Amino acid sequence: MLTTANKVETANDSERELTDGFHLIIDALKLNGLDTIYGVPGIPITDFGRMAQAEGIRVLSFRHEQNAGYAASIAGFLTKKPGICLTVSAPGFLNGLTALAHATTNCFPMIQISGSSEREIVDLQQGDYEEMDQLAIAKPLCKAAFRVLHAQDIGIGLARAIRAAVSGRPGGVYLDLPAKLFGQVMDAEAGRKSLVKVIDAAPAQIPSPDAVKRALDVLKSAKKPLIILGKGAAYAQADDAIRSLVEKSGIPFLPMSMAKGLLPDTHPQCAGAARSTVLKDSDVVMLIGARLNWLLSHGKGKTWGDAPKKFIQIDIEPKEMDSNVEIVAPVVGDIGSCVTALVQGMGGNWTVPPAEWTKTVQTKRDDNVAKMAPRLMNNNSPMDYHGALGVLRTIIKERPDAILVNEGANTLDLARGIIDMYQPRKRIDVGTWGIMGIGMGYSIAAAVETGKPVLAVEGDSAFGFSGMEVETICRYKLPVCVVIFNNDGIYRGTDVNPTGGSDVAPTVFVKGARYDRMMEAFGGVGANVTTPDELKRAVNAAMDSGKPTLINAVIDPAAGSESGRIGNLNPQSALKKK
Ligand SMILES: Cc1ncc(C[n+]2csc(CCOP(=O)(O)OP(=O)(O)O)c2C)c(N)n1
Ligand SMILES: [Mg+2]
Repeated sequence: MLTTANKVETANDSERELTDGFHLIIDALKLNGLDTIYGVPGIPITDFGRMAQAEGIRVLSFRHEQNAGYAASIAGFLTKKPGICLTVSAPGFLNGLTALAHATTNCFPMIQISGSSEREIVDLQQGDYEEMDQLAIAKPLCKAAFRVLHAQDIGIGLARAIRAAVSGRPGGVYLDLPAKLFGQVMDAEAGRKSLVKVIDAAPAQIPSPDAVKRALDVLKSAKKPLIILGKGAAYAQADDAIRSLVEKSGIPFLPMSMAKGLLPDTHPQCAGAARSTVLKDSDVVMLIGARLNWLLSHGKGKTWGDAPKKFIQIDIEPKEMDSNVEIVAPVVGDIGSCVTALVQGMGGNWTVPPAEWTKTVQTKRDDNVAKMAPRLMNNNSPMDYHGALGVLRTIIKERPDAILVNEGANTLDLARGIIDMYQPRKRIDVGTWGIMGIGMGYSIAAAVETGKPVLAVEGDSAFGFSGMEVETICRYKLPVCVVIFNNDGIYRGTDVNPTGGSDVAPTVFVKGARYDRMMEAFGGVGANVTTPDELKRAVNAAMDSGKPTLINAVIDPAAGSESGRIGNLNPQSALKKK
């Protein structure tokens, strides 16, 4: 049903029902099940937000568009429907764009809808209010970009945006809506007819039987096979099929960060704690929804050892194949269809890998876990990362359906390794770019989209990128517990200014900062903790109450290392080495 139907007297006195751009956009969103908008109001979209709320869409207002954009991007990841981010023109549009590019890079479906200024003035560069050629700027940063100029094209425009966002490899889409469009009036019946309900927005892409057979033949020949699960596998929501493939094959699996929990990290075949061994020593590697980008050292070099390796890759994007190294068995299709076909092809008498290999992996893993265990139990004050994370590890074990948001450097890398995940899509983090700033946006969307409690584990620097959104968390009364690993800075709080000047070093923040008071300022719960025991109590209280909570966890400023686990990526001068 159309949401407005104004009756107006026409010249010939007959009554005609009319609708407008505002309502056609709302109707088009609702028709396609897009019921949540993340954005920041302002000209020309303020009234649109009000009307959308009035018509039953959940409209969540943020304090900065980038955070709204990150929220929309992760909503897309969690639901497989495009997350909607709504912004004003030029500056709001640009603020959202980082998140849109992030969505595209991470293959999350998202649509950024931005209002824009008068085309006639923008195109002649006559200096309109918030003038900017937004469509042109968005294009290289997203999967597709569209502009709608006429009310009767709103239905088609949104349909195109939805399909582009979710079909094939998902990504970010930009939809440009000039101010004039919102107010355009047209016949209501014609408007109704112009709307499009997108049928089968992300059609299954079935792999070719030859590709499946080829992959299975390579897998059969392996003596030391490995399966790598990427966030594409998590996105696919093909959890049962993936579990069958892994368990039936008997092959050790390595989950990438956001694929943790697809199978529990405590699963006997999980090789998470034996990462370097399996990457180096495996002979056949099957990538499922994981790309051979920097996070996997491009599939070559020291990390991967000297022994020859064969790669099988399952991905929806054909161009992904051979992107970094030769893929001997590409399987192109959606993850669910591909994995199901592989399981079927394995038949009833699949031979599991030689015990020598699986035992080696298990032993390495158990050794590493045992080595780590005592460090996780320390009750030092000030806390180190291991003591604090040991506590959070237990909390997630006891509350496996909570969603863990994680960003920072040491706070990220150590939490990823230490906190075991037990359920799919419960760990969401910095993604492909290692981006800081996703924290509060992700937390908000995770709480809104899933209704589950959220635990955000944040470096003090990382938190700063989106910290103002604690007001948003309080405003919507979301069950989010933010734990800030406060080590007084980026990587460490101990750097000194070599000149002896009064400015502190570039990586250092205010000592003894009390982030918990930010949450209290908006009516949430704040806590300052200095020991793992206190941390445990505070987090459990937050998770039990569901109240917005921020815990300032005081970490030894000397505990971290440069750039966490990726210090090797810092450029080194050839001169310095001499
Ligand atoms: C948008 C963005 N800006 C800057 C960086 C560079 N960067 C990487 S980690 C990091 C912060 C690390 O400090 P913190 O979050 O406090 O974690 P810690 O290592 O101290 O635990 C920064 C600024 C980034 N990754 N993304
Ligand atoms: Mg820090």
